[in-house]
Amino acid sequence: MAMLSFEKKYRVRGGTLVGGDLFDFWVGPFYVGFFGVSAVFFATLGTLLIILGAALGPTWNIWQISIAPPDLDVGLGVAPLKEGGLWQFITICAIGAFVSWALRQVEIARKLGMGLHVPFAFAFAILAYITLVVIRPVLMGAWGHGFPYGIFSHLDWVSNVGYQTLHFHYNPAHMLAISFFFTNCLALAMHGSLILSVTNPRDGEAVKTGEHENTVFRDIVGYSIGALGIHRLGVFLAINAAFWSAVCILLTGPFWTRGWPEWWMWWPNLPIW
Ligand code: UQ2
Repeated sequence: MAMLSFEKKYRVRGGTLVGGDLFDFWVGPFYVGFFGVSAVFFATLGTLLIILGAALGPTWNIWQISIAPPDLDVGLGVAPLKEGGLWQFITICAIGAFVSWALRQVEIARKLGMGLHVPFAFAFAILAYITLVVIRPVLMGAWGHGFPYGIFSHLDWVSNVGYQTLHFHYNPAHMLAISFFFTNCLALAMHGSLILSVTNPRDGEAVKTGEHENTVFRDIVGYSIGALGIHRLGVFLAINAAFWSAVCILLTGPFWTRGWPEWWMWWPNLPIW
């Protein structure tokens, strides 16, 4: 393994958040830690419960397997396993696994003396998931507002929730989120292609460096954001994409129940007209 000499130097004790030295060791390339154990525990239990849900269900067709949340009339109560209880259990396991994974990222960053940017960014993905299956259902008074765990069934859920507000693309936070996803795609395409281009010069020529990177974009668009800047931009765009996605679904239902096109009536209704 190419990095082994580096890793020997930095595979040090400490930086753990809980448990002290208890799980402070590696298995092959993987750091374990308390949160490595809890992540594997929740992921394994959650996966087994999904398989149990599939076994109880009417099909083994991978596209059609679906584990649904409780009916709306269960409200925020606890449901029997076969009537949404599995979904509730699986949701707890998913959150347990995701949060464990984030805290394991924190421990590894602390161990290496690095910033916490990786867990910070990942936290926005977790936030978006928790918004869908906990925060919004709680605000609407029923776990049944969560989305079902299935490949086609979650697509049906997205479509249905969208049509409930006539035209989801008129949701302003959804517009913002999509704009961030698109810009993120543009930025990564620009960055990925630039890095590959400087590392693949003509035969016999040396690999190019930062001066070339800057010059390419100064020549094309008159501006270079810089080697550090492009990564700041990337994290900013990615985090905002996840954040505004969470906002756009949180608004829908708890804070806006009519059609999204109608929301724009504030514009023609401005008194200045
Ligand atoms: C850049 C730069 C990089 C890059 C890229 C740019 C040397 C290796 C892609 C160019 C980025 C610009 C001009 C900003 C684009 C803005 C948006 C909103 C997409 O200058 O520095 O580093 O990878």
